[in-house]
Amino acid sequence: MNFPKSLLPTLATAVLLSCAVSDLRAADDAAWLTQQGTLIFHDAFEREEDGNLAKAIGNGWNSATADRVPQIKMADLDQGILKVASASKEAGHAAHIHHEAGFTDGGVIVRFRFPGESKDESLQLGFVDRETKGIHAGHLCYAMLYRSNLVLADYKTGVMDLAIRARRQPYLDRKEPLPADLEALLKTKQISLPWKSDDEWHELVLVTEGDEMRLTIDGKPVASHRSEGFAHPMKRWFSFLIPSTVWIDDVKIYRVR
Ligand SMILES: [Ca+2]
Ligand SMILES: [Ca+2]
Repeated sequence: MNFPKSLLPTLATAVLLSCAVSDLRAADDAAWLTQQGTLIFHDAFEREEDGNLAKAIGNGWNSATADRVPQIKMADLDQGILKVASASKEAGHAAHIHHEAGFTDGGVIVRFRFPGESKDESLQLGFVDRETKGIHAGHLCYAMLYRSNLVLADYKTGVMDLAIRARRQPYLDRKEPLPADLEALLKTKQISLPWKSDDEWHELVLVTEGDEMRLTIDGKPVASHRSEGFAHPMKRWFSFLIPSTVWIDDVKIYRVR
């Protein structure tokens, strides 16, 4: 292409500026939420729980799994911390604790810790919409923090899409590899990056903006991915899925759009 010489510096500056703006955004999603968004929910957990059942945590939290095992306390409020110890085996599911959210673009700021009380501590958190048909249990998209890696996944157009799930499940049941086209499709729906967990307190920021999901930990952008399911127009619930033990000190939910 031939641009007039006098335009070249302007074009170069425009390209640089656009990179700088997107880097800045990724570098400070906490600022994006707190400055451009509206705080729609905050919980610091400064109270005691009321029993073991679905609404025991209070302040609008609900559990999809607590009532399956009413004799077991899975959520203990203690010294301003929500201490989750899932009875995953007894309940047949990881503890699923959720709260109303309600945004298109926005996200959460969460202070969490792996307390080191069980061997394979992990934390899955993200967004659910049970009012849209065609998605198993409304699971839209999640970040998953494991011992040595983290994952961002679009479930809506990936593994929780009912047609994809129906096609994939028999292979899982038979412990057979997936057909190549399905494997290739599902690969596009998520990313996995190396990451090392520890038992310190951390602050994470998880946002969706358009078809992008981004994760920041302790102020550092650690992962981002683009996939059409992230653009789902209504993140109706914010959900934790906790298979073993995690402590949560503080949760803030923001709507930007
Ligand atoms: Ca607290
Ligand atoms: Ca308690």
